[in-house]
Amino acid sequence: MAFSDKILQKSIDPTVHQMLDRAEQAGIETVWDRYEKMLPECGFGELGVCCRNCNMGPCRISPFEDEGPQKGICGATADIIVARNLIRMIAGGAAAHSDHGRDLAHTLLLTAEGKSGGYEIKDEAKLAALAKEYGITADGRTKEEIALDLAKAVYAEFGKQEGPLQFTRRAPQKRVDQWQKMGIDPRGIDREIVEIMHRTHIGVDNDPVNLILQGLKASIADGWGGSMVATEISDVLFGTPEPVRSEANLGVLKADHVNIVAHGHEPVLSEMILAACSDPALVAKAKGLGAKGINLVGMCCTGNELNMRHGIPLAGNFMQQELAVITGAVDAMIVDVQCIMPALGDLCECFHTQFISTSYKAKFPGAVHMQFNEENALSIAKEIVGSAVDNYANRVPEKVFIPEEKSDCMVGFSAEAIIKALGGTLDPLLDAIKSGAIKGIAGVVGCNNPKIKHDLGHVGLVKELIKNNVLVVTTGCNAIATAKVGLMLPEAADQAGDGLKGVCQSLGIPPVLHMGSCVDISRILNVCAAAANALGVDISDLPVAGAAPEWMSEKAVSIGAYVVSSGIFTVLGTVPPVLGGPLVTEVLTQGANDVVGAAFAVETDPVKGAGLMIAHMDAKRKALGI
Ligand code: BF8
Ligand code: SF4
Repeated sequence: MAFSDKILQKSIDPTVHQMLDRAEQAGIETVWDRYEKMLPECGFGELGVCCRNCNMGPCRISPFEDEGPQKGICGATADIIVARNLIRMIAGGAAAHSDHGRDLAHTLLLTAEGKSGGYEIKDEAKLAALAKEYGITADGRTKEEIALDLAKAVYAEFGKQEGPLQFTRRAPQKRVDQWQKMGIDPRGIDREIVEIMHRTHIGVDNDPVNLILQGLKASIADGWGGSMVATEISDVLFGTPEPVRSEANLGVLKADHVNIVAHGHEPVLSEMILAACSDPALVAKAKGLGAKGINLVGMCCTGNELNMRHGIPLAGNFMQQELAVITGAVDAMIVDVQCIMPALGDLCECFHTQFISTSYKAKFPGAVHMQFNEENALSIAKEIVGSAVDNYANRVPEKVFIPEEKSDCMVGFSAEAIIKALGGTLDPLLDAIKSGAIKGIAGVVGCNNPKIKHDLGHVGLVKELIKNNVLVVTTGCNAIATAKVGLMLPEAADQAGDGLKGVCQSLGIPPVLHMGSCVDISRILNVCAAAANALGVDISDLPVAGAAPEWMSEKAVSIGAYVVSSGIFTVLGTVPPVLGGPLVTEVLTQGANDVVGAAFAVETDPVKGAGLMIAHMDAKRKALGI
């Protein structure tokens, strides 16, 4: 099929071209059309210099010194406004990740009390390890008793007033010392988020650097707090991921099956949807309607959670959520929280797809709301899946078009799985880094964004890294992008430089390791901490770097902030709304080096972005004398 240049320039993914062509023919709008209608985007917003924090405003600062206002009505300068806006984004992102973590803690609590409807403690070894970390006695106690104490302890992290957060102490001592010296060792997860909202209220903190420090503090409470709680407790409840084979891209939808897309973030819902999909009565019902079975696939980070633990196929990343519906083959799109476009409501009206919301926190126009709760989890999940199965009868076969493209992938590389693949210790990896076979490790993460050709940022940057012997660990929408193009197969080692290729071949692993959803960036932090501790250095001394080539969400801002706060140089592939504040820009790209030993760079060209990361790794190697 030949597509117009207009379509081809939107994505590197052939499924996207096919679905956009269909959308165009049917007169259906997508995120790309809405983006184009929005152009030019607001210049003040892009620079970060508009403020609505009080009703004397809204105010906006002129980017031209000799023309227009240089201060808000209260007297706030561009830097003050930019810093306030930036850390409010961190508050939003840290809140989202941490509330996800809180929900997991709640599920563990109910499970330990025997009040949850269908959950169990799957990873007892991890439960024991976490209990030990929290100083909880395990001797002679049942797993439920231990889990109850653990759930209460992690629950308490959110409301702590004085800290420290237990998991922050996994960081090397030098790092913790530096956080304390700078006053950014977080006290409690919620406290740091609330303090951002307080400090950014009119007339409170008006020192841009002081504001940014609070942003870093809240972000650390996300990465080493809320997100890490989410990951660890998910592993206890649902199992720690191990390598498993799967598939990725829209081609995983099946014309002859009931197709259910699980979209959103929290495995609390998706694990039960998965269980319900194998319920014999529901499978029989699907067959009774002429389907061959029930095909559950994942979208976005819920997709990553299901994929990592169970090998459930990934239908696509953020920019593909509408496209899945446009196949006409999705009988239900089941969502919980985060990264779900409200556009799905109107879109599903054009097809038979049932759009089902499940969280009281996240309702959408055009969605049917079926409230999920942990106490009756399995029975509600069965109702939801039942509704999807019923809807198969409404499918219009003439409207179905499923792209063929999908790729095999090997996923499930939790930190534990990586260590296992290495033979029980990190040493072989550290030796490969020391010998130069592996230049360094890159964490490449984050979203999609119509400001950049879909998946080009992700795939372009990752390919350049592995070619230069950089081992890539990935989560979120980058993981899905790289899975779709086959980079998560051991055979992809052929695309790597000789050193990395040799290591991957001897271990039978891909050069790009899927470490999970966005909260699972905490797994990357743990690997970095373990590597730094093994070498007796700080994380900022390691030849590691981070990148978010297509980021868009507030969560990504919080992630970037905690990755840099952890001592990891980070390249952003879309421009953050800070350039209107020269001091803030300087602090983020330079000054942060003196505070946390790392800083941000912005580079929209993925190959050049990889180049910055490689140069950084070379410099760190030199400093380490390797
Ligand atoms: O938490 S990478 S678009 S799906 S925010 Fe969202 Fe961004 Fe994707 Fe997951 Ni993460
Ligand atoms: Fe304007 Fe200051 Fe109010 Fe912001 S806080 S809207 S800059 S007056």
